[in-house]
Amino acid sequence: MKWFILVALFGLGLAQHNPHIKKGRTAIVHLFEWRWADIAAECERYLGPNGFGGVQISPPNEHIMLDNPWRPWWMRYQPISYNLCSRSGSEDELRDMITRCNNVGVNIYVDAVINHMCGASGGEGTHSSCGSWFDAGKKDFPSVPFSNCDFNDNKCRTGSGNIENYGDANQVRDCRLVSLLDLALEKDYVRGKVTDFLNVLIDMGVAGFRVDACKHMWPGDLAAVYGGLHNLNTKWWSAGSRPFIFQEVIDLGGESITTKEYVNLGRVTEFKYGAKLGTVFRKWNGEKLCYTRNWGEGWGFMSDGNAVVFVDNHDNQRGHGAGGAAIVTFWDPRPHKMAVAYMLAHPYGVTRVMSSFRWNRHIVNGKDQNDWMGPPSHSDGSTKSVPINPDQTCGDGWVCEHRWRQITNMVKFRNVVDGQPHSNWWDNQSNQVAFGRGNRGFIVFNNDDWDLDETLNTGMPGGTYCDVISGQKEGGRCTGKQIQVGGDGRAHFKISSRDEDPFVAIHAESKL
Ligand code: QV4
Ligand code: CA
Repeated sequence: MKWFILVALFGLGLAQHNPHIKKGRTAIVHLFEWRWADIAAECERYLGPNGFGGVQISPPNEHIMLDNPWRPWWMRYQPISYNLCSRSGSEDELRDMITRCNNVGVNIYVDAVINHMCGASGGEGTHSSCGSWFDAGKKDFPSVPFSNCDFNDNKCRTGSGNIENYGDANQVRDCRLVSLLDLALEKDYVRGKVTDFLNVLIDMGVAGFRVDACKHMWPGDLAAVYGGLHNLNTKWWSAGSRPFIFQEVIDLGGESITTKEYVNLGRVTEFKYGAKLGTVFRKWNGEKLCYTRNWGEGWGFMSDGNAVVFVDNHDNQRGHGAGGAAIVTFWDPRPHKMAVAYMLAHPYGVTRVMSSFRWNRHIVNGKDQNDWMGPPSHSDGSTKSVPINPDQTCGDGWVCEHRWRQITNMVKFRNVVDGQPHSNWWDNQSNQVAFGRGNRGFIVFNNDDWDLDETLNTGMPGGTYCDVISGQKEGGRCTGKQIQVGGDGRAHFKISSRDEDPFVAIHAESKL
């Protein structure tokens, strides 16, 4: 009897940890603020062919619209209803995107904002992405509908009604996060509306959810919502597949709420990962790359099977959320590429690559005055589509980190080495390290200020391999560096500290 209960609990607990990524694929990319039509095209022309496993999309439901040209990106974190028209496009465009991405093997994960509606001072009117009328002051959202009795204010005990002290779990869950009207998810009615919204998306073919602001919701309420979700659409997944759940909980330590309370419900974002990796690659606080020999649980991260990891996200790349100045973003391309490559080469966690838009960064006393700026837009406020340049980079302010050769090639590396153990570690007791993934891949980093010149055991079969960082294998030759692995698995690596990208990676499919 006991074992049966254990198996049942374990089975249930882990059901929503599986991202259901298609065979041979591993990584997710967050196409922050992209329009649905552009994501559909990107799945077909780039993500599918290059082995990406999935896309995290911006919130697809109706959100507040602030006056053009004041159109901050964060409007999308202020829901007005669960109608599916947003700054990224219409419901038809959303459905078309989901279908087209699924058809080329790329999953869609929806950013689900279910803790709150818009801010308390959101006003009254039809300034919303589908034009639905609402009154934030009266907490009236007739297109759901939610009314003033569907919010938490009666439970919140702070003077302002906002969260004032992150040391008090009750107010973190029951009060307003930066004045956002806090939904009473303990009510069956509210749970039902949220569950229906997510089920519409599951039936359309999404593979799961990034659940926003989970720290601000009680685990029991979330369990009820997740429990009511449909199985994934059997047009693309086997019967009985549960939607993937990954929960945004920022836990860098020192607060009353920890990720532990959420890991049995689904995966959880591991924010320590990017904060630490940024510190290591910046060589701050005395950190050195050689200390990452036991990267993962050894650094106090949650267990591998529970984690979603990333170098930066849409918040901390602009100073919102957590991680501070240590986070490495596209603004610092050299350490950013190295950190993303390290993440993609390392077996820990489900990995997510950030794909950003550029804004007029203007930092005064450590704070970016333009941290609100929305995506590249036309003069009428509508989001620009993503033009692709002849060299495959993106134009019009879209950064497209995921298309940078070094990053795309490391996404492929991760696919090639999937399931292989972390092996053949080497370091120079400083910032030069190397490690392999069984006999399928090997990567070497030089983040010191002097050259690396070493013969290392790669664990790879003998032969000539193309480095996939300085170039790649193309038409039977290498466009970048070439690495000769001997019959004994040893290879010589020379990486100048002045190289544009001071790291080298080879894998089974980059062999000539
Ligand atoms: C402001 C004041 C309030 C004041 C209010 C008065 O801060 O004290 O009461 O005005 O009207 C925006 C503004 C914010 C404003 C608020 C309400 O930035 O200044 O309040 O709107 O009008 C994003 C942005 C927020 C933005 C929010 C809603 O980051 O700046 O707030 O969207 O538009 C914590 C959480 C974590 C969270 C992280 C950022 O634990 O869950 O902060 N991360 C997620 C998302 C994030 C999003 C939210 C949660 C909220 O990743 O993008 O916040 O959905 O660590
Ligand atoms: Ca809440």
